[in-house]
Parts: sequence; structure tokens; C-alpha cells
Amino acid sequence: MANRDGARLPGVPDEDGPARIILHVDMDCFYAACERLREPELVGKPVIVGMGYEPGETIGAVATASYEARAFGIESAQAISKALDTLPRIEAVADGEAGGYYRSVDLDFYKSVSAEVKAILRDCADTLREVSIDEAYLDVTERTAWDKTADGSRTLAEGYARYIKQRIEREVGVTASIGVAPNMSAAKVASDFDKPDGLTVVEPGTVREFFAPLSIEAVHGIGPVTARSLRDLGIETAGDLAAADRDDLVDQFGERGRELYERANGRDTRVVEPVGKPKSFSRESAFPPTADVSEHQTTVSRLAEAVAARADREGALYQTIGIKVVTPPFDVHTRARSLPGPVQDPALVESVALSLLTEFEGETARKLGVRVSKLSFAAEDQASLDSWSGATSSEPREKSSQPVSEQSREGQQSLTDF
Ligand code: DCP
Ligand code: MG
Repeated sequence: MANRDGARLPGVPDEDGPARIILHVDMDCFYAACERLREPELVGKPVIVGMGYEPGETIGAVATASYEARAFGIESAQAISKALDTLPRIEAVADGEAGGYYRSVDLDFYKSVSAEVKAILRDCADTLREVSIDEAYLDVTERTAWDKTADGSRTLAEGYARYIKQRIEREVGVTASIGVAPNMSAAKVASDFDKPDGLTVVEPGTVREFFAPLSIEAVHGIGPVTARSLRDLGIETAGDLAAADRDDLVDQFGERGRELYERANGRDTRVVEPVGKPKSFSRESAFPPTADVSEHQTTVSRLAEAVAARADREGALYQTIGIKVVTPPFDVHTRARSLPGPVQDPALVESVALSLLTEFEGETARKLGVRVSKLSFAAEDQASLDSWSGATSSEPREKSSQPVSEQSREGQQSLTDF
């Protein structure tokens, strides 16, 4: 096995091939973190987000609770009525007594925040697999390395993961926990290891060691039923599982038994595969609110260049070019223009984005974004530029300029694919 001699050098291929660098990213108390974005006064408070919950009512279930609320024993899937028994609504308690801040699920808003996080992850990964609204795997093997930094204190991969965490926090305002490991199952377990705001690195050759003391439930794919059966066999920890007789496990659990045994031994050959081609590429930039037109233009030009370069790297043509303008506090405006055919033309991305921006002259913005969408991936799709270049003249508000959304709620909805 990979760590038999206990001294394997990071970066050295293990028995399943070269050591890959896989990240698993899971946002911390995600819905509650989103609520805190638009209500910063909720930071540090026990926040409970209820599904099927209406303000003032006792129906519904807890979708998530902030870590402050979890300290009182409130957890996902609990009935709201039970949570209310533990922690009454803040409006209902006397001054100085503990109370909870209850909010209803607003999925459209959470999706818009998720899209911003995923755009950063996409930007940072060779390949990205989105698993849920707040969870994704990244293969970053080509972006960093298992080698140590010059002072030998940590791996370059750890620094890269820290950079991603910081970007998410700085650009979106929510925190993530990240696991870094040579395979997917270890990365998944590592991201959960030190929540919230955690970063856990499992270097190649140490996966088995990392798993060994953990309870079997920590191995991805083991639910309460399998855990009970394993306990009946005297298997309590992932270490016990790794040392168990593989054939016995296969007899008892079939192919899954083999898979769990392999994972506990640090072996998982699954590849991070995207769930389909991306639908758009976007870049955003947040800054201190300003109405300075030339600053807005400089930012949009820079973002347009980055987005066009990204599409170029991915071999994608685009037929729609759009911008996003966020005005304080959280008003999201998006505008887009469709072209007659798919192109790959950085100068055009910039000129269309700048022309869409003219509508917002004089407005104070705190964030700008540029997006290309309606992607196609076959080079032969490219339309002849001559056939329609007239349609993108400098006229900013011609008919082909389609407002794809208006403000607030509707705007947030449209962000799901921004
Ligand atoms: N969710 C839900 N119902 C559940 C579990 C989760 O609606 N039973 C929603 C709310 C969560 C989001 O999915 O915010 C992400 O799920 P996670 O399991 O990742 O939980 P959190 O992100 O809330 O917390 P953690 O910090 O433990 O990841
Ligand atoms: Mg989460």
C-alpha cells in the first residue's frame, strides 16, 4: 500500500498513478451564510433557516442553522417547532435572553450566491464537478503541486486552496471549508474535518493514516444502516475497515464492500468529471462603491478580456454577451445582447460590454461582471463576422439589447447562470 514505508515523498506517483490534487469545497452553513450577506447584523447570531417556514409560524423544518444555533443543539431536518422550543424567536424573548433569528428559505437568492462561488471555482480548476448548491470537487493537478514551499512548512497545494478560500470570502462574502487530497473520497472527508472555515490537507501516501482513527460513518458512502452492519462485524473505525478481510466485505456487501474497503485504504480512482459542459463563462469584480465612469469602463474592459480568454482556452464560441451591475446595497441588474451567430472575438466582448454599460452612466456600482453565454464548442460554428458586424455598432440601446432581468428578486433569479 502507498504508505507502507511511511516516508513517501509528496508528488511521487502512488500505485494508482501520478498523485492528483483534488479539492472538495463545501460552504459553511450555506443558507444561513447567504442570509447574513443581506443582513450583516445576523453575523455572530444564532440563525435558523426554515423550509416551509413562515415568519411567526411554527411549521416547517430546519434547512440549516448557523454554528451559533448548532451550539444549542439545533440541526438540519429538525422540526421548526422543536427548534423553537430550544431557542425561541428573538422577538419573543426578554432582553438579554438567548433567542434565534428565524428566516424562510429563499432558494433563488441562495442560487445566485452559489453561482458566484461556482464561477470562482470554475476559474480555479482544471475540471469542476458541481455536486449541490454548496458543494463541488475540483481537480487542480495542473494548477499547483504537492511540492513543499521553499521553507518546507506546507505544500503548494495548501497555499492554492487557501487562495481559493480567500477569493470566495473576499469576492462573495461567505466562507467555505476545503479538503485537499490525492483522491475524491479523501478530499470529501477532509473538507468536513475542520468545519467551519476549515482547510485540511491529506498528502499523498497519508490517506490511510488520515482515515484510520475516524469512525466508519466518516467514510463517504457509509450511512447509518451500513454502519450498523459493519459494527456487528466489529468494525468501528475506518482503520478497522481498512484492515478487514476484503473477501468477507465483498461477501457481505457485494461490490460496495470492495469499494468501501478500497476507500478506507486510501484508494479511489474516480476522476473529477464535469456534469456537462459549462453554459456560460463570467468574471466579476467587487470594489468600494463608486460612480466613476472611467473606473467602471476599465473594470469592464479587464473583465471582458479575462472572460474572452477563458472561453478561448475552453475552445468555446459564444453568441450572447452580457454584463452585471450591482448597485448598493444588493440591487442586481443584468443586461445582455445576442449576436446573430456564435463567435470567438475578444474585442467584440469588450465593445458590447462597454456599450451595455453606458445605460448605467452616473450610477454608483459596487460590483461589475461580464458574461458570455449561449456557448458552442465546435469551431466550425463560427459565423462570418461580415454578415452581422453592423449589428453591434456603438449604439448602446438598440433593440437587440435585451434586458434579461430587472432588479432585486427577478435579477437574482437570472443570476443562477451568471
Ligand atoms: N439543506 C437542506 N436540508 C437538509 C440539509 C441541507 O435544505 N436536510 C440545505 C441547507 C444547507 C445546504 O443545503 O445550507 C447545504 O447543505 P450542507 O449539508 O452542506 O449544510 P450547511 O452548508 O448548511 O452546513 P455545513 O457547514 O455543515 O456544510
Ligand atoms: Mg455546506
